[in-house]
Amino acid sequence: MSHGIIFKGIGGFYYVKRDGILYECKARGKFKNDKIIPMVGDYVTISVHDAEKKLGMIEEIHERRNSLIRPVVANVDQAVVVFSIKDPMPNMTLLDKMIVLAEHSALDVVVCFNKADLDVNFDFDAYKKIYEAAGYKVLKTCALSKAGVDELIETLAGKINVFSGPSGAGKSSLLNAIADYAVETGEVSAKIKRGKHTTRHSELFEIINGGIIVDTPGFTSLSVSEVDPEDLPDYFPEFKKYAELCRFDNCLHQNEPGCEVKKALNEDLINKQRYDAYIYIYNEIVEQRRRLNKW
Ligand SMILES: Nc1nc2c(ncn2[C@@H]2O[C@H](COP(=O)(O)OP(=O)(O)OP(=O)(O)O)[C@@H](O)[C@H]2O)c(=O)[nH]1
Ligand SMILES: [Mg+2]
Ligand SMILES: [Zn+2]
Repeated sequence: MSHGIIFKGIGGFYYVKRDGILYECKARGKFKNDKIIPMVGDYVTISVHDAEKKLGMIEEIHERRNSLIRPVVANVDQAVVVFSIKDPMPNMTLLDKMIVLAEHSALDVVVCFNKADLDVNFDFDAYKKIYEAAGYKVLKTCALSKAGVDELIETLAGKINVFSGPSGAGKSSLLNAIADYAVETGEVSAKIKRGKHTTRHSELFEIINGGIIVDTPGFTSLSVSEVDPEDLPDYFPEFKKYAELCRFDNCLHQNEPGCEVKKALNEDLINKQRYDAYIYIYNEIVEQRRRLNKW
């Protein structure tokens, strides 16, 4: 027995990929008794009952690194946050919020600016500066010409990846371009090209470098109320080295005395737009929580 990954689940059957082979599996009854529902993305141990027909049984579900709700998938390693450079112009607060949610789920973050062909004013260079300073990998792609898609594919290698971003940014177009590199190209790309991205069921597909992609764009509707406001500073990685020097351990970097983050901000060592997004998101969380607690 060796490990596999659940690539999709339909009507009580789970399709588990192990050593490059897809097995149709059922799950042992004990999971139901323990109220454990296998999820797409789960690392599982299977036993094979019929090697020729590729039938098996899920024996063990390994501990999950995380489980996302939208899309429903476990063990995601990385979020690719896609925004277009133009048409529509990126809403930077929304971008920062998506990064916060990804950080909250302990995902690696890649920021991908798409529609490079529309970047006539060189806006990308400014965006790149901000997000690289925050510690993220920043990519520029054009889904139409496929410029930058090679580098995007490289960053997906060996990880389970989910794409997120606002409507119109080009997520489906990029998935389309990437689907050409899927291990089972035929079926996957046909499905992606039909634009089947709104199904409730997540499904994974594997690309030739071992990267795995969730075929539904993730967390597009955003509530940050699940984030503890006291954890929020941790989700702005560029604050970290200054926050460690703040006078108070629980400094929220707002009006506390001896705040080194504020000092760094005033010295232009922290980007003001990012700091303002932090304050904006902080206030939104506090406000959402207040409304929820009222009832
Ligand atoms: N000029 C240009 N247009 C692009 C590019 N990528 C996508 N588009 C266009 O942008 C529009 C939206 O692209 P989609 O891929 O549907 O965007 P999406 O992010 O999947 O949007 P939702 O499914 O609504 O969330 C389409 O008309 C695409 O043809 C690009 O790199 N350059
Ligand atoms: Mg789409
Ligand atoms: Zn501080």
